[in-house]
Amino acid sequence: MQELRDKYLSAVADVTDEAALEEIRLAALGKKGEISLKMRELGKMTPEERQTTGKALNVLKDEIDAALRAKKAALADAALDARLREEWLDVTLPGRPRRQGTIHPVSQVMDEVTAIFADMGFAVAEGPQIEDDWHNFDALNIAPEHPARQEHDTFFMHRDEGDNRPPHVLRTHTSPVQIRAMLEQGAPIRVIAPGRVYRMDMDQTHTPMFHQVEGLAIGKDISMANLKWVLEEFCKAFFEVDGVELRFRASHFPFTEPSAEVDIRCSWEGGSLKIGEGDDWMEILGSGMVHPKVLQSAGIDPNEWQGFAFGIGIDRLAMLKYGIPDLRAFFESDLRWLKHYGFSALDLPTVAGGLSR
Ligand code: 2NL
Repeated sequence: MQELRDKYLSAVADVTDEAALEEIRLAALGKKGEISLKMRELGKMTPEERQTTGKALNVLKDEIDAALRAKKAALADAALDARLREEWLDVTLPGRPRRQGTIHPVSQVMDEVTAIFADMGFAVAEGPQIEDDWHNFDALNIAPEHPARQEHDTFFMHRDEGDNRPPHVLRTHTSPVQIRAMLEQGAPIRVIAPGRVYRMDMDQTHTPMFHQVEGLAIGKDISMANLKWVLEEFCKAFFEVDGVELRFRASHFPFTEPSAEVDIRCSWEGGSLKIGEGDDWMEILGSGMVHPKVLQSAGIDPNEWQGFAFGIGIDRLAMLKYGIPDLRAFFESDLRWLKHYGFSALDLPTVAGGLSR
């Protein structure tokens, strides 16, 4: 009896995993276990023997059972302790730095320009980038033989063989958006149309996709004086200067009459661009009074209404404000020059701060 007790209790003490512990339990207390077999032998004993041996066996059985349970609990505790050590987290550890995305300078400038015109009461109009021939050209008084309509200037969409309707185009300006806005809303109207436009042009200063913001204001007596004020306010806000001087040069667009290209006074002294002072002029946009034929096409009576329109190229404005030296950098890798210039939406260099030419 003492031998059995020592054997099982030391086995329980030595065991290090639950599976082995279960084997010991079966060997001792299982149906065919050693203790169980001894219990069965009680029947062959004399009543006196049976009483003492039976009692001793029961005590032993309870003792082994208690040892098994205690060990099982201890093993579970040890396993939990090990897991807690293993899965320990240092919540005070600083986070791993993650790459941060930034707003693209062109998007940034689009948003700035939109906000400035919104302050002057211009709503934002949007339209399709794939346009039909009429909205992109005809409605804008662009004649069928105009060079812009040539195969090598405009991206034309595909038409099936035998389908002789004029093909759709990738819009070459956002003017068709304003045509649509006039047709939908009529006069008076004050909108800007920011967005992507496409022309078959690709060299050091041209990309086949670029960005434009066009503006349109139609009313009973809107004049070029209003145009001048709006553009001056825009330039002051955009270039963050108190005063600007604009120069209106007579020009020609099919959709405006009269037409003017607008230059801003500036200087490039010491390789840094200053807006509003100096002896240089820099062209920033095209503009004019909306041509009566364009109003007519857009469902507005030119005998009753008139107004101005303008078109600003956004990509070059972004370069001027944020110092991008070469448009091709857009294609090679946006990231490359974003890194180079350390562009951050929160840390903007100002034009007056001095950018290299
Ligand atoms: C330029 C010239 C211009 C317009 C765009 C326009 C739109 C309508 C009617 C009349 Cl719906 N005009 N837009 C007018 C004058 C110039 O853009 O050189 N942009 C960069």
